[in-house]
Amino acid sequence: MTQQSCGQRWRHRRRWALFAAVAPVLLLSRHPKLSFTATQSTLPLRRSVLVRCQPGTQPSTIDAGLAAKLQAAKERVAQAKEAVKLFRTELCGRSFLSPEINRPLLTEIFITFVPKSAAAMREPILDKALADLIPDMRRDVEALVALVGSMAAARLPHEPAWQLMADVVAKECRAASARQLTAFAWAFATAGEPRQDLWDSLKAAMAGKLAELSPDEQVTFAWSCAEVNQHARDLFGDASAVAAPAASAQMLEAIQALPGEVLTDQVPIRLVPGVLTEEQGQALIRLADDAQLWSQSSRRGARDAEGEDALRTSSSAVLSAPSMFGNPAVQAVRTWASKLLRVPEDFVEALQLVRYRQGQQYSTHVDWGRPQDASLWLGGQRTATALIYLNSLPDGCGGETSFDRLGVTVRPKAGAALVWPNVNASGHPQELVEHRALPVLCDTTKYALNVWIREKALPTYVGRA
Ligand SMILES: O=C(O)CCC(=O)C(=O)O
Repeated sequence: MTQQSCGQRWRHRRRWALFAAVAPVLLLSRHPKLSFTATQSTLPLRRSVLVRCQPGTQPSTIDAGLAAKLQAAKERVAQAKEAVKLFRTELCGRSFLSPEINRPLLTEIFITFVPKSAAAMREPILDKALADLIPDMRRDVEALVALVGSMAAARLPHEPAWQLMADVVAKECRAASARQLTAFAWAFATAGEPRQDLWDSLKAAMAGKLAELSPDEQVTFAWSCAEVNQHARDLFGDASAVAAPAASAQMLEAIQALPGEVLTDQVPIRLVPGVLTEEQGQALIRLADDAQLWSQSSRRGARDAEGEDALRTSSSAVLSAPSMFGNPAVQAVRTWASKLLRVPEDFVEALQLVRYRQGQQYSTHVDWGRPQDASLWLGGQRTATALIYLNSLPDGCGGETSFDRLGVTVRPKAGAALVWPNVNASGHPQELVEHRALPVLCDTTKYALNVWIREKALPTYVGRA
């Protein structure tokens, strides 16, 4: 591990002290919720501060709405000050893969600085902080690791910051250890950064450090490269799409033992009623709505058993933020899946909601991954799927889940889980379970929840970040 010298540490502290001093001012002047004089938010910073200080520009009476805004502003400034203090402490001489670091905290701190609603505020703060900080950090690999790791965990959307970090890391990563290279790779993969020069540098540096690499780091590094289509085949080959036979056979037994309706004799597919209440379903949808998580469903890896591309027109929302794991409805689903399917909870992927409006569908596809699927590196193959319907669809409104090779079609019924294995007893991907979501025909919306079970534990920093 690269240690920071005392001088370096103090330079960081000075930078962060400066950052601490400007952040509250920037927060006050730029946060959209605080724009209580009409012109301020559009003025450049200096001017806006001046306007704020001129006598007579403040309203003489403070109504309840304004008082609430001021109170929120005070809280936000206090929060930001605290965040800067904590961030500085966390950055000093620790690593994001090391057990001591409080990564959720770093993540929350970044989220504090980059609320989605405050685009205007985030850029000046970050540009200033990073432009000040990064040149000093160039040779401090450990601090770069912590910074880029928390940027990734917070899903920092600020492109110039990522480009700045990519420039620095591509140049400096030769000095990094195998663990630090892994941390860089994870962060850039999580951010979806495909820059060739960066990945060439990371892989070249790693080629000289393979002897230092732990098994966990190896899978993380291999996953990261594959995730942005920069497969490290020269270093590690391809991931295996065949699950361990023991885990696969156990999963088949667990599904066979589930309560509920047996839908076919060829493969154990069960329809288990009453897994979630309607209130729990609504709570999950609200979670995605409130956090504005819905986006066009990914078509990456969406193929049928023959490898033909699938058509997918729905929207999805992945409940992967650290704070969402504490939500009672999320927890209820994870506990149910873990108990009934007899796997530890960390075999369960982050829950994925799907939403189909009228006309939307997902054509024939399989849920298991092929060897080039990056996620196979992390938790191995998907051994099972539980699809929980969050609302019912009336007869004639489409939206059924159909396994055409098995002649099974299921109409969505609120709270019921449709469960099937994705592998056979020897661990090979099961082609018979290719399935599709038929188009919704009425003026209504179908909501469902994908609960995917892996063959082994998913690293928490990937599944939960
Ligand atoms: O919505 C459905 O009925 C099926 C969903 C599905 O197969 C998926 O999201 O992978």
